[in-house]
Amino acid sequence: MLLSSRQAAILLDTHESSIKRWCNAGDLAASTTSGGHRRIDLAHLTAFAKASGLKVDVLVFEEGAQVAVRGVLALRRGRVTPELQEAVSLWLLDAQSYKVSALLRLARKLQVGLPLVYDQLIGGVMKDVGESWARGAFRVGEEHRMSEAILDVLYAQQALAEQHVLHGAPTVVLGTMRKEEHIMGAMMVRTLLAEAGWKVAYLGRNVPEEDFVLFQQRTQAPLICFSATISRPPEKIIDSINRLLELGSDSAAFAVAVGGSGVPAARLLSKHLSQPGRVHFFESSTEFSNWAKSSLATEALVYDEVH
Ligand code: B12
Repeated sequence: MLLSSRQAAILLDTHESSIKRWCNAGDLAASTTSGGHRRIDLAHLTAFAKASGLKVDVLVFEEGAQVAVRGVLALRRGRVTPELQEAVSLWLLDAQSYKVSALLRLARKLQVGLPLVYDQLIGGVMKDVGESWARGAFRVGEEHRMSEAILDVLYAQQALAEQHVLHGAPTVVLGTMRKEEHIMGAMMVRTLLAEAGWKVAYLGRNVPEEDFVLFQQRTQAPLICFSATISRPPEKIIDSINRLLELGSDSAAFAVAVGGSGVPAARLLSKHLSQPGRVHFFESSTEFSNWAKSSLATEALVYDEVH
């Protein structure tokens, strides 16, 4: 796989000028395109990094470096390569979550947004897991192993994302709805909110509406976010939202953002919402992330319609 000098520099955490210098000195093999641009084979680059004792992420993938780099570049164009999806599944099953964390760092360096990685790659991996489990090709233990390994990655990601929380930033209360045990979507949203500068009061799984509102009141949060999957009946999702709004009727106005695979069905029942103007539905973390970033940046906070 051939890389530009710029891509090679990104992978070695260095400047393009160093790549040029190493190539000119003959330490790093390179070819030249007809247009006069340098091209470096990924295999040569990793061999050079190893021989030079560089501590760079691209070495973490070992023989999977090409799958990882090619896969991240394809993700940038919105496509998941089957090879990357398969590699990620194997890493997760084989206690190699650190490789998935390295992949998230690589994606960031190559300017692939985290929401895209979550929606397309991790979402795709878990969808496959669900399908394999449903047709009996995957045991419950294997499904749990995958989920826990992804959560390991997300907890590590969260610790990093919290560095971005802005001083004095508003709080978002986040969790999964009552009787909802699927927490991965909420954990992803948690990292995205922190990256976007929001403070998050994360309540975890199966949270009663009263407790969402309790934290909303304690923190004066302008937003309650929760995750509801397809395993929850849509009318229950609507009931939960209405209950939140009712319990919070004495508090400062807040909006409700609901995401997860239960959203498409719940959205169809929007007419049963008591205050539809305060409720926002999201089917992907990409859609949500853009909205959360712009809400914070413009301070046009999420409850516009209320005022
Ligand atoms: C892992 C898993 C579990 C794990 C969860 C572990 C954990 N700690 O989270 C466990 C074992 C607990 C579990 C339990 C059950 N599960 Co389950 N589970 C799954 C599986 C394989 C993956 C779910 C997942 O995490 N996906 C990855 C995340 C990232 O995707 P996501 O949740 O859709 O989130 C994305 C977006 O929706 C969005 N998003 C999500 N939340 C939010 C929130 C906000 C605010 C925003 C903005 C965006 C957003 O962003 C995410 C990134 O794109 C799915 C298969 C599938 N296709 O989803 C089945 C699946 C959801 N489960 C299913 C079932 C049936 C169950 C059980 C009922 C099984 C049982 N008989 O006990 C229980 C229900 C428990 C409960 N009460 O909630 C079915 C539901 C089918 C249906 N129509 O009802 C599925 C679809 C499997 C299948 N093919 O049959 N499950």
